Amino acid sequence: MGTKNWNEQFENLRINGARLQKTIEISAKIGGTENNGVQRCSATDEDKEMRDIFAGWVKDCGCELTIDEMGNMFAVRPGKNRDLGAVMTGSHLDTQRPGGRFDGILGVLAGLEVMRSINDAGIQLERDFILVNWTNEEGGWYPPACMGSGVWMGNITKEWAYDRKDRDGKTLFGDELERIGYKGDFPCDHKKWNVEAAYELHIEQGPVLWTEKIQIGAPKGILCLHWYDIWLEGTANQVGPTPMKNRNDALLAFSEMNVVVNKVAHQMGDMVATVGEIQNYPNSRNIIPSKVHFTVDIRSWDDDHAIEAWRLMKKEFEMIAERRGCPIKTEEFWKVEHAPFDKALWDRVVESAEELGFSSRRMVSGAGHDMSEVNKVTRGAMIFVPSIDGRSHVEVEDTPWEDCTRGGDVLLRCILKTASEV
Ligand code: HGY
Ligand code: MN
Ligand code: MN
Repeated sequence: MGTKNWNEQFENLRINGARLQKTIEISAKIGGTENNGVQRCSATDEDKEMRDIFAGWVKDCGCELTIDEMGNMFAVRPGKNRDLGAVMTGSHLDTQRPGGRFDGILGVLAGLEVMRSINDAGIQLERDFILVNWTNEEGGWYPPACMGSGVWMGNITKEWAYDRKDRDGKTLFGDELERIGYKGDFPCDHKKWNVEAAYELHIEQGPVLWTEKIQIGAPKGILCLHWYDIWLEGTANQVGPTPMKNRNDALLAFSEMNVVVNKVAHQMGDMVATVGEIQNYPNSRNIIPSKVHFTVDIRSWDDDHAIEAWRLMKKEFEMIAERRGCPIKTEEFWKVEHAPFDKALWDRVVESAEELGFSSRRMVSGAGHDMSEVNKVTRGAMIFVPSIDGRSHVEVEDTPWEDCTRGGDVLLRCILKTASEV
């Protein structure tokens, strides 16, 4: 494919960094926390407020807006030749509980800025340009992660997604999505769309770019994500009269298992494994814990390596459960395979950064993204910008505005190039 119509105007076009900053600052107020973070989980009132504003912004750009059965929002800017596959960019406007101002949000709002900049320049692209706000990428309130993109790709069904309970077990995702008015009619199915290539701009959420003082990251792909649930059944009793021997203390059994997760990850290497969530019942200082639920998140570039790690962990868990007299139940809750990106698009990210005079390095993404799913059904690539001190999924999450602008300019260039290919 040749890059048609690449001209002086495309070469010199840049986004409006001040406008991008202002747009992100407006979004940060919706669900803003007192510690300068954001709490805006999917299918909540804050999510609705943000979606409504985003819908207005993309309509002001002259886009056709489609909302599908999972609330994924597709803003389509028509190209000259609508028979050609579209160029897509997108990420998520939902956050962790609490989360930061940039995770996902930069990708969506820089995509909006790219659209605004192309509009300001009066450019009509060869191909449709689609900007997506994916529903529930974080899985912060309704696990799992990547629910909107996962249904769109076919990794999970919409019925299963609708039945997901919130972390307190009180509401169902599908009901709440309907309540906020974003359970659309359009089928949530990638086969309904003709996408030639997709890019996602995202903060790195790790320490590499910040430590090495590199401006742009070009990940080769995303690690696999495997999520497990474990339940332990002990025997509650009065802590005073019950002797230390023969207790069935579920929390003590969990404590040994937590150490196993860390130990196996270190022993196997080339992976990360974390216990991030735990519930202890009855969670009273003078009752021996009788029930524990906890989660394990395992990630690696090699899916089989991650599966082997779980096998080793589970084997040790079962021995601990036996020894502590606490019956165990485990479940593989959700997983997404590792996502190797398209080589040509990966190179285009590096090449675009160089042409713009930005330093760049190739790397891998330890964080999961909607691109894990999108990349399965179209050519995909991502663009990273630094996270200050490598922090993310925290209220102090931060990225310098000039880095946000650099990422937006690389995204603009990649889109202009790919949307000009015929
Ligand atoms: O878990 C992740 O890496 C992503 O934030 N969902
Ligand atoms: Mn994200
Ligand atoms: Mn995240």
